[in-house]
Order: sequence, then structure tokens, then C-alpha cells
Amino acid sequence: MFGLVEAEPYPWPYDGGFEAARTALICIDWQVDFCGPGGYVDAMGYDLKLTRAGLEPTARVLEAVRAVGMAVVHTREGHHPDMADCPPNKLWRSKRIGAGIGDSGPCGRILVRGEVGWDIVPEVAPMPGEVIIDKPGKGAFYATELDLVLRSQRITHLVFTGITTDVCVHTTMREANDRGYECLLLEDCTGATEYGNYLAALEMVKMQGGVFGAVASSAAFPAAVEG
Ligand code: C5J
Repeated sequence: MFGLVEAEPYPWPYDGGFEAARTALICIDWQVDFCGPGGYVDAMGYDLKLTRAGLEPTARVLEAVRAVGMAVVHTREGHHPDMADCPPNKLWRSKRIGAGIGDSGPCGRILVRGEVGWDIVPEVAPMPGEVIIDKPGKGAFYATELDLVLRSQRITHLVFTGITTDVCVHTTMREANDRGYECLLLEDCTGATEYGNYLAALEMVKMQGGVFGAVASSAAFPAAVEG
């Protein structure tokens, strides 16, 4: 049993401590399309420094949790090559801003499964045996086996890293919270396409006494795991 993590708005978790066997590190969408040159976020004209900022701290957290045998789950947002699982409104909006899902770019077809842009970047690449969840939406519980995988392993506590804070990380954390998982977001292991949205997303987790869980620095989390 590991002790409490120094977090806001309360020392995490609510139930006094956490076990490696009941906790998973969830790494959301660390894909070239969201943080690599020539990917989707780059095509939309955003500053990649913001979405790449969390890579180094996340790599350190991965090392710490793997050392104690904690489960690691990676997610990837993407669509089937025939786009049958891409809602027309999502497609239309992306094309409207000149970064059409399914269109060809420097990293292959944008947000399409199997393309270079859809791959997870090497800094935080999955290790053999780690679960990878492929999702068509923003939330990792929607239209995937994530809940079944977690419940089958009797996992009750989730620690989040990934991008983007205000979109796929937030959506998944909200979905997890509604399902009763006790959630922690590592603030330096995540980033958004706009810095103001990153800050706002952190605040939204913490408001109302921790409406979606708690937020901590990654420095506090490995300390808790190792301590
Ligand atoms: C977005 C994501 N931002 N992974 N996806 O479209 O947050």
C-alpha cells in the first residue's frame, strides 16, 4: 500500500492510500498527430511545444510505475481507413479548418489507424504486454473495452497523463469519475493546444472539492510510489 499523494484539492486518494495492483496509469493519445511535427495538431497551426511539454515527466512516471508493476494503459484516437466510425460532424469540422481527418499529410492520413501520425511517440511508447485502447472519440470509455479491462483487473484508481488536457484527457477523466474510479491528473504530464485552456482544465478538475478528482505534480507521484 502506498501513502497519500500531495495533491489539490485533497491528498489523493480519498481512501487513504493506493495499491499498485488496483491502480493504472492511463496515458492518453501521446500520438504523433497530437504532438509530432507534421501531425494533426501541427496541421491546425498550434504550437507543438505545448503538447510536447509533458513528454519528459511522463517518461519518468512510466519508469517508476513499471518498476512497481502497476498497470499501464495507452490510448490512441483514430478512425478506420474507410472512415466508417467517423461521425460526419467531426469530419466536417476538421475539413472546415483545413486539417481534414482522413486527408493525406506528411505523417500519412490524419487520425487514421495504422498511419505514422496515429502512432504513439517513442518517448512514451508502450512496452510489450501493456494495454492499448483504440478509440474513435474523445473519451476512452466510449465505444471501447476500457471499462471491462479495468474492472477485470479489479482496478479502482486511475492516474492520468496525456494530451490534450481539455479534450481527450478531460473527457476520459469525467467518464472515469462517473464510473466510480478515483482519479488523479499529473499536471506536468499533460498539455493543451492553448495554454489558457490547460490552466482552466486543471481548475475544472479541482473545483467543487475535486469534482472530477485531484491534481498533483509528477514529482509528488513517484515519491508516493517509491516511498
Ligand atoms: C483532440 C485529443 N484534441 N487527444 N484530441 O482532438 O485531445
